[in-house]
Amino acid sequence: SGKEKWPRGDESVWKEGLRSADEDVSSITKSIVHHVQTSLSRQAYNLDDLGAYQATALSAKDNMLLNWNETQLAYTRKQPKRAYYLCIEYLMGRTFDNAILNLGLKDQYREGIDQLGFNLEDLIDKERDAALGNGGLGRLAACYLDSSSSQELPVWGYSLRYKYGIFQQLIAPDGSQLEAPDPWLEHLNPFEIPRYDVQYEIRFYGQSERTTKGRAVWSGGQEVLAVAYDVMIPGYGTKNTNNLRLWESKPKRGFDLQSFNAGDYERAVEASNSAEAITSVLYPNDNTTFGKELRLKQQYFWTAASLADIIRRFKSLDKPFSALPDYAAIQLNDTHPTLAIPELMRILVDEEEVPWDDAWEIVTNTFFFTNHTVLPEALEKWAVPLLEHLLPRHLQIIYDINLIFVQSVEKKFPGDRDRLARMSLIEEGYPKQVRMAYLAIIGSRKVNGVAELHSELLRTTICKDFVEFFGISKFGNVTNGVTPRRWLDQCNPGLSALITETLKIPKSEWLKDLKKLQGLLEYADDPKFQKKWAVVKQTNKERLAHYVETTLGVKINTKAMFDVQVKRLHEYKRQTLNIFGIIHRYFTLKSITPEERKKTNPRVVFFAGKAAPGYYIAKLVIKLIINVARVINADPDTKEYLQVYFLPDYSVSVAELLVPASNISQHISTAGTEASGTSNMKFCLNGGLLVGTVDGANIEIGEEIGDENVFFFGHLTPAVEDLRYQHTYHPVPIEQKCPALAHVLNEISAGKFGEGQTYEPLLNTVRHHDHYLLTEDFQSYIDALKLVDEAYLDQSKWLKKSITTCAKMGKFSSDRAILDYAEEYWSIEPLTVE
Ligand code: B1N
Repeated sequence: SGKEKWPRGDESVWKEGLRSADEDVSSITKSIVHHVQTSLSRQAYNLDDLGAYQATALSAKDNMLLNWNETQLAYTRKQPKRAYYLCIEYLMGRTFDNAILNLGLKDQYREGIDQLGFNLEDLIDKERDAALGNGGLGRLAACYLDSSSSQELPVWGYSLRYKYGIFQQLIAPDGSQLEAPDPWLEHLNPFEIPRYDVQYEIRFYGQSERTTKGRAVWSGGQEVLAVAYDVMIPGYGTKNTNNLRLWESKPKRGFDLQSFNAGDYERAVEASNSAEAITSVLYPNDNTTFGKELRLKQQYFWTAASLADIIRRFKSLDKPFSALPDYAAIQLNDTHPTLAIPELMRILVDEEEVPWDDAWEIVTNTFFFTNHTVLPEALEKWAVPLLEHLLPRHLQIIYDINLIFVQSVEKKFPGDRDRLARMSLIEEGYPKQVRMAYLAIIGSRKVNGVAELHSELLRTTICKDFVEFFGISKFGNVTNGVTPRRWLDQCNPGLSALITETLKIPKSEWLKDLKKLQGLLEYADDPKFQKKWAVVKQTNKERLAHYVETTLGVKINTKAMFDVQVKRLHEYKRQTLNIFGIIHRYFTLKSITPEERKKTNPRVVFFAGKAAPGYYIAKLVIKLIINVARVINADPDTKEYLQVYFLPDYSVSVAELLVPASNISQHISTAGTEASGTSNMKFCLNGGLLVGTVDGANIEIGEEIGDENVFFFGHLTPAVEDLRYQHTYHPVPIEQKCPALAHVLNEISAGKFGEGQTYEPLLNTVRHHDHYLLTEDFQSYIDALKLVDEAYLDQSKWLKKSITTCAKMGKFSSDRAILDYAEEYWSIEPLTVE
């Protein structure tokens, strides 16, 4: 209001003491030196790059904090409706570079650091990635937070503060993946603020006794503490700085005093260990579920703490609970936080004594649900006995929700027993299981998929019965997006500068309104501009080559075409198609004369990505890639024309090097399996062309940039089901179906790339069931790559495609996506922090 009474003491003394933001080089260097001296208690004499990074990061944090405080104060004063984004993963990567860019202080920091005798890029490299995620789902959450702050939307993220992030990937001499822990918090994390005063008690196990009016009392069991840590999310070109709140688990009492006094020290710390185990490690599975009790504990711990926090904030407003949907929208990012639905029912019904029906009305107007995959192995189901043991009250609530729901289905479709069985939250079997996606669907206001095709598949498969029951308007689409701040400006400063110079508008204008890239179209044919565009790409390729040289110790030919496939290892993503295609290319090169070879287009293929530690086939694929690379890279006949590298330990930071350097990238999932994909957007935004299947967001990229600029291949989604049926019931030998692929598989079997026996289990997946349809798509894949080669030979045409691609990528900014959610789903509005 501005007319508030000053809370305490002498206002002017307070104001005098307030720190103001650093704006010039000298205040920045002062603040860095101050942190060296105080926070680190070191001096210029004994300061290495790591120390200098830490002091500099702390100074950046101070600047962000001022904005964070202002933002939170503005939210408290104006009480806008807020959105809460519940995601079990946030793949943030590094923070420092992004922070100084968003603060608009990067040049000043560079200058200041230089004056202190350090180099900005070296310090940036000292930061460890915050890798609290597996892949696309977690990185999407990170992009959305960046866009929320940049678009001044009141959004908070909630997740877990895993002590260990995604494992570090090492490659053994025989090409096997090895996993090492990622103790990312080993050094001080300058960007988190512990909130020891924000704590909640979270219960597990125990008994639930029903009382009256559908209520119950849940008691006994084990209680653990959730402690909040806040991470600031600065917006670009605005003061708005949102919050990501991460929960850490702690024992309620340090240890069991009785056992301690009795000398049983192990027993004494047991409870403490089991409490701390909850947030100790991120589960390393992408697009699969494991059904482990500890994972269920993580899910409940996180959703219960987040809801307690949201409800406490709401209660401070002194409004009736019926007003909750006017103040809070809670986004369930995939089914992992679905327990939030019965948990909110429990709070409202048992603790706040809201009648059941009113509570359900509140719940179904507060939650929103996004599905991120249609793969059956990723659809979460929890065994009823496990739920009953761990969360007895929640199981009762789920049964009650189900009873009422099934009755309403029966009313709408009388006598349709199959339908009731299909739609029930409880799947019959031994054991019975709770279908979490269905719970999320019926407990939410709206449901969406992450690309047009995926949302349509949802409506016609997983959600079909629910569309018939609720009506189509509940089931929408929000196509994913990526933040152009990190994925263009930050990772590709050369291209960013060229775009700004060419568009003749300030960088901040196109970075916040990405459709403005269209202004590049008028230069797409201009030879002078094309030359500059090519120089930027070349510089990025050299930067990547330098990285490869320092990590793998090899020099690569930066004049060759850089062809990149980087993503989690998964059968549906078909890294196999790529490596089989490479083998085919190798044999073709071997079979032609040296003169003919000289006319071909040299290619360097990069792979990177992690396999889930328990995913045997995915790990075999890595081994195959590495051993194929070994043979090909050493062959004097072909090494000038074909090189293959597997970069270990893929991460956000490694992606920031690969994405700007690619000429072409591969997004080649079996049609209908990749919900969206987001790296496809990043590559195109950086002027890389795309070879891909008609799947996920590839389709919309084609619509935007023109199908003639994408190398599409392969069968379409509607054909997939039928082809799989054919493979199962009318199998045709692979020699007949696809001789070129059969030849490749036979050579692998014969030991061309190391002991053939090793790869049999992998090869058999293709020979026998071929669930991902490699035999069906291989020939058209090879043909598409041939077209890529031809297109690359005409550099001017290629550059025109590259420029056009970048220019037309505006739709895929995460700003557009988050505004879609804000308007069509959450009904929240921007609030500018003055
Ligand atoms: O989410 C991304 C999409 O772009 C990708 O296409 C999609 O594969 C990815 C269970 C998942 N879907 N499901 C997961 C991750 C971890 C886990 O434990 C499932 N990841 C995706 C963003 O929409």
